[in-house]
Amino acid sequence: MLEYSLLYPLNTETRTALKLDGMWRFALDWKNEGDEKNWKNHIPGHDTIPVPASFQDFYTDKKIREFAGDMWYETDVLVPDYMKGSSVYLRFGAATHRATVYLNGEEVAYHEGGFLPFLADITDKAKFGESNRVVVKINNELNETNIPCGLTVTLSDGRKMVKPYFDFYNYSGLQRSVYLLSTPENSIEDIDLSYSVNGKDASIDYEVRVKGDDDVKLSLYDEEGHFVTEAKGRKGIIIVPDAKLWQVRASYLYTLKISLVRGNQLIDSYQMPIGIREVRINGENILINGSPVYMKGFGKHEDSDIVWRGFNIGVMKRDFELMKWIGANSFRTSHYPYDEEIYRMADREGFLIIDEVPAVGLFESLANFFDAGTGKGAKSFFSKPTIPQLLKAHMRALEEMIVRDKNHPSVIAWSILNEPESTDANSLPYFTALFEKAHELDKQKRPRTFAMEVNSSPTKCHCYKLCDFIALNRYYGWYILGGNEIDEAENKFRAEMDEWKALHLGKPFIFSEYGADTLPSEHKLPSVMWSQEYQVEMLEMLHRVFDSYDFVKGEQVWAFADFQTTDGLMRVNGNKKGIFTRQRQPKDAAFLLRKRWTNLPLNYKC
Ligand code: GCB
Repeated sequence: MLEYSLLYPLNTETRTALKLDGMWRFALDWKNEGDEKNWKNHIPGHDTIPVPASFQDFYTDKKIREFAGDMWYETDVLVPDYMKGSSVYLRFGAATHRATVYLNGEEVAYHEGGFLPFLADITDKAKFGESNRVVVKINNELNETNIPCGLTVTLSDGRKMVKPYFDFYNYSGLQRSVYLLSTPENSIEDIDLSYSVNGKDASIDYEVRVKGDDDVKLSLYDEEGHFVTEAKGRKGIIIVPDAKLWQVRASYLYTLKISLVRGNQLIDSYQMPIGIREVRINGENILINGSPVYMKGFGKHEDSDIVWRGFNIGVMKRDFELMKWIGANSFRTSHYPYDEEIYRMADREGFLIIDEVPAVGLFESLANFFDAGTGKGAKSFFSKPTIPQLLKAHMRALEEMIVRDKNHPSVIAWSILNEPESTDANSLPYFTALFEKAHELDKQKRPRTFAMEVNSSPTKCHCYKLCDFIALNRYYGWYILGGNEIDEAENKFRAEMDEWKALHLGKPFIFSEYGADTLPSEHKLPSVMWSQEYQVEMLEMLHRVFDSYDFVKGEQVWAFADFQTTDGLMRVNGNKKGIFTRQRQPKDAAFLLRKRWTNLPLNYKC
């Protein structure tokens, strides 16, 4: 069980959540001297930087952009007097990849893992009614004992450089909001919900975790704010008469209000939007509220101009508008859990999310996107001595993700890894531990999967049987037999699909990635690779193959928008497989997808 509550920060009758976003002081620790020189008390220099944002691309100096090591953030926070007597925390939405937090020079938290929230308990250390100095040391190095995996090397001039085993830029820093939180000492810590629909009614099976021994009361309100029903006790069942279900692209959100009471006294109060819906896999179908669903959508990144991987509320809005325009109904949070606001928006807009833990790069290659795509790969990643430590970090991230995201109706599945080396026989115990943990942590027992690269074929993959549905990343027509060999690519793709078909797995398949790099500037008739015409042709070929197999129940094209990667011969200032440009304008392929997806019925092939 996590040592703190990951409930989304809210202001209620009993709680305060103050955002600390803005310009923070900032220093890069070039000489690795910050610890020795006590930067925890005050950092040197006059530089300031926005929070939330990635630090890298603001600067015009390449050495700064490519900095690997410790970076220090600092701000001064007035902890209001009225918080005295409450539990007080600093809450970081994410600090990439590891952070040590100091309050007035004293360490109050250490957290590893760059894409999930953590809390620093400052109840006994804060000076109330006064200014408190918050300093955060963040380290952005990559290694094989934490996810995502990669290497950090030292260059001849002594500078460190990261070498990711993954295909996105190693953006880092305080990329999500920071809050000063206060909650009552006795408080609501967590809630688990699961749903079943019985005719017109629904029942909500709930369990509330509480600090202290006060009584729990729950009240349910409809979308108009009218009272529906209530319940008492830490555990129980709420019957919702005439329930309005949360449906794909037609959401309905109730508000669940949870109170902690002592007689007539309100001790703590928390509320959350909830959507009543069931998720089940039945044979080759993915069922939402008992009805089969065909998933249409994207693999995405948190990536945009100016704040990079930092959360940007405007970019979020634009992305949802584009996804609605194109007829999508789902996305995967490749390759890490996204900012909490994105899940709240998906709940509201009725999108389905495959929530992915940051387990990417569990495949030793500096060009995994290429090696994996072509079927080249080593076979020993899961035999490395670092594996026990990596598994511990992976388990922790999985737990944080599930605890954070389990109550979003939009989250319908967990993706436990992206393109791991599942051809190594030692991968099986590693995967099994994680798949079991996901079920243990999730009261709703959502389906689990991992995104498989082309080596993970029926004959070579040791782990696909663990998946409740199969998620394939396939690049036929791009890394495999592109350009003039596109017909060969189609044949080869069909041959692989026939192999899967022959296994009669009786499970749904989705394509969690497929796509072609495309420069918005390039047009060519007849097409060549990298032209807009080729992206369209290749998608048409792949869709033809998807349409020939009834067990294919979803397609999430790679990628939603162009995004930044590390420098390399295979990348033109980033990955250009976007259906939209990085500035969120459509390439030609967007119109092809819009035509297809707005015409495919939700229960396509069922
Ligand atoms: C993949 C990876 C993704 C890459 C993509 C590509 O298989 O999962 O991170 O960006 O291929 O474009 O090569």
